[in-house]
Amino acid sequence: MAELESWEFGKSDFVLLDNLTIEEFLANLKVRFDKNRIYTYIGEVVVSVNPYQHVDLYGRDMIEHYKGRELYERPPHLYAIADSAYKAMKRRAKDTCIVISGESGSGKTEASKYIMQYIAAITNPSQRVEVESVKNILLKSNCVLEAFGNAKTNRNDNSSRFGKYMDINFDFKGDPTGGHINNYLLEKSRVIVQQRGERNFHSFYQLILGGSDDLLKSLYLQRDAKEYAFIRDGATVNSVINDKENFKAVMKAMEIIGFSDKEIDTIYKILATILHLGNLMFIAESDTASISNNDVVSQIADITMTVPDTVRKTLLHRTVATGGGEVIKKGHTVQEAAYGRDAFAKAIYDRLFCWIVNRINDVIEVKGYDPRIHGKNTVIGVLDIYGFEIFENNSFEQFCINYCNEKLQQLFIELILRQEQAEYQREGIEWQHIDYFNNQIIVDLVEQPHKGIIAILDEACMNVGKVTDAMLVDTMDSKLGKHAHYTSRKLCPTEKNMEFNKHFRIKHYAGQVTYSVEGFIDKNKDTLYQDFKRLMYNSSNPVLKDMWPDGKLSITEVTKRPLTAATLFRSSMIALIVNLECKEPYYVRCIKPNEQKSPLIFDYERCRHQVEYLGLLENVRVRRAGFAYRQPYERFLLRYKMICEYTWPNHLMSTDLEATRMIIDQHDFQQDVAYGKTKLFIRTPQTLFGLESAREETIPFIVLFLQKLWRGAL
Ligand code: AOV
Ligand code: MG
Repeated sequence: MAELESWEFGKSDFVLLDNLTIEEFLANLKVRFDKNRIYTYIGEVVVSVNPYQHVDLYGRDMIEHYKGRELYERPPHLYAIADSAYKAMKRRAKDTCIVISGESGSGKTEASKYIMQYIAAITNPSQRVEVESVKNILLKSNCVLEAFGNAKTNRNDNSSRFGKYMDINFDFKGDPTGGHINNYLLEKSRVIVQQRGERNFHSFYQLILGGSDDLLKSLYLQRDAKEYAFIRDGATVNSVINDKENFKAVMKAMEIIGFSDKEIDTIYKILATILHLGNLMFIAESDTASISNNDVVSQIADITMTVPDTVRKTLLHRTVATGGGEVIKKGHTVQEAAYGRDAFAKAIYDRLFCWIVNRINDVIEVKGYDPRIHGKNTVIGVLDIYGFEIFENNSFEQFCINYCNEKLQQLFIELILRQEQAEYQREGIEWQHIDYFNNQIIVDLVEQPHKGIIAILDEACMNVGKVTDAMLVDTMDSKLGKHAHYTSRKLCPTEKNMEFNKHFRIKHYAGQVTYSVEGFIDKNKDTLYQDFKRLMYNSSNPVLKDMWPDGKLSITEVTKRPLTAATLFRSSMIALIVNLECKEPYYVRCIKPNEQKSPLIFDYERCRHQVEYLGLLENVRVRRAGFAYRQPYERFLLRYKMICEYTWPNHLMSTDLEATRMIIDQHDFQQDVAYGKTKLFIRTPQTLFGLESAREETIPFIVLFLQKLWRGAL
C-alpha cells in the first residue's frame, strides 16, 4: 500500500492541506523545498520547484522504485506521472500527453528529460536492438537540439529559445518504435544580437572552443569568440556551461543519430559562415554600399561552395521585378546591405535548425507500421516550450513566447478547471462553482481575427515603408484602447516606464509586460531577399542546397505574399492545442523559487505570484471538491461485478446504477462516492485500491468455480 512520507516533509498532496489558503500552500511548498522534496501533487498534477542543485531523486534505483506502481504508492515524482501516462497508453490504448509549463528557468526542460529517461528505462525489457536504437536516438536528440536551440539568457543559463513537442510512438507491446519532433518559432534574432548579459546560441561557442585546430583552420576561424561581432558580447558573459566538453558530446550525439560526416561538416560550415557574415564591413560609395574586407567574402564563398563574385553581388544588390515585367538589379545602401546580411544570417541559422529537426525526424519516423498487423500505434507526447518571460526590453519574440504561454494556460483551464466542473453539472452531481480567472480574454486580445494585435500587425506589414512603428502603436491604441488588458503611454499619460509611441503593455495572466514595438513590423514581415535564397540553392554543397529548395524560383515566379511570422506562429499554436486536446493530458507545473538561481532561497513573493497565476489554488479546490476517478456504470460493472454475489455473473436490478450501488454498499464505500446520471464518481484512490484488492481476492474463487462448471462438477 501507499508508501507514506514522514510528516516532517509536509503534505505530499495539496489536497490534504487542513486549510486551503495561499499561506498554507506556500508553507507546504517551502517545507518540501527545504527538504529537497521538490515534487508535490494536486491530484494527478505534479507541482515541481526547481531545486537549483543536484537532488538524489533520479537514476536506475529510483526508476525501479516507481516502475508499474500506482500514483499514490510512492512519494510524488515525475516518474510517477510518466508511469501513469505510460500505463494509460498501454492498458487503455489511449494517446496521452505530458504538458510541462512554468516560467523561464522553472525547470521544464530538465523535467522533460527526466520523463524521457524514465520512459526509455522502463520499456523494451527484451532488449530488441531496433527499439534500443530508437530510444537512444530520442534521448540523444535533446543534446543536439539544446546546442542549437538553447542559449544563456538573463533568466536561465540554458534557456530554450524554441518550442518543442515530441511524440513518442509505441507498438502494441508498449515499446517505443519511433517518434516525431515539432519545433516552434526559434528566436533567430539572437543570431545577430543579444541583450546585455546574454549569449548567442550555445553552438557557436561550442565550435570556437571545442572544434579541433584543423576544423577551425578549414573554416578560417580563430579560437577567440571576441573576434566575431555576432558572438563578441556573449563571449565575455560568465557562463557555467562547459562549451568545450559539450562540443564533443554534440558531435557524438550527431554520429549516433546518424548524421553523415558531410552533414556534420556542413553544419559547422554554416555556423562559420554566420560568424564571417557578422564581420563584413559595408562602406558607402556614392549612393550605394561596397565591402571593405573582401577577403571575408572569399572565405564565405569558399566555405559555402559558391562563387565569390556572386556572394559579393548578392550582399550588395537585390533583384527586383518592375511593373513591366522587367528584372533589374538595384544596389543597396549601407543600411540596406547590413539589413540584408542580418536577415540572411538569421535565415540560414533558422533553416539549419529546422533541417536538423527534420533530419532527426527522418531517422525516428515510424516506417512500415501496419496497425492491422502490429495493433494500434499509440503515442505519448511531451511538450517543453519556452516559458513566460519578462525582460528589461521585450520585443516581438517575447510577445510570441508569452502568447504561447497564454494558450497553454487556456488549455489547462479548459481541461482541468472548466471541463471538470462542466462534467459534474452534466452528471447532476451537487457542485459549488469554483471561480477562476479565465485568460481567454487575453488570448483573444492577441489572436482574434481582424481585431487582435496579430491582425493589426499584419495589416501594418502590408504597407511596409508607409507604416512606422509609432503608427502601429497609434492603430493599436485606437482599436484596443478600451481593452482591460491593453494599455500604452498615450492612453496612460502618468505612466513613467513607457515611452510615448514606442511601448505598449499587455496585462498577461502571469504579469504585466511592456513591449517595445521597435522592430515588430520588420520581424513580423521577416523579409529575406530572393537573391540570398538563390545563392544558397546554387551552392555546390548538396547538403546546403537541399536546405534552400525555394531558391530555385526566379524573382518573377515569386508572386505570393508569404504569411507573416506571427500568423504562422498563431497557426502552429492553434494546431498544437488541437493536438493536445485530443490526448489524455498529464500536467507538470514548474515553479522557480528565486531569481538568484540559488538552492537555498525560497522567495515567498515570487512563489506566491506563480502559485496565483498558475491557478494552483483553484486547481486544489476543484480537485478537493471533486472526485479523482469516474467510470460509466456499465464499465464499472464489467470490472467489479464479481465482488458481489447479487451482481455476478449478471445482476437482476432495474438499472446498472442500482447494481453499482449494491456493490458499493456491500463493501462499505458509500461515503466516498457519488452517483451521476451515467457515471459513478469516486473521491479518493483508497476506494479504488479497495475495489481492486477485493477483485484480486475473488478471481481465484471464480476461476475455481468456472473450472468446476466446465467439468460438470456443479
Ligand atoms: P526551463 O526549461 O523551465 O526554462 P530549465 O529546465 O532549463 O528551465 O532549468 C533551468 C536550470 O535549473 C537548469 O539548467 C538546472 O541548472 C536547474 N534545474 C532545473 N531542474 C532541476 C532539477 N530537477 N534538478 C537540478 N537542477 C535543476 V526556459 O527553457 O528558459 O523557459 O525558455
Ligand atoms: Mg527550457
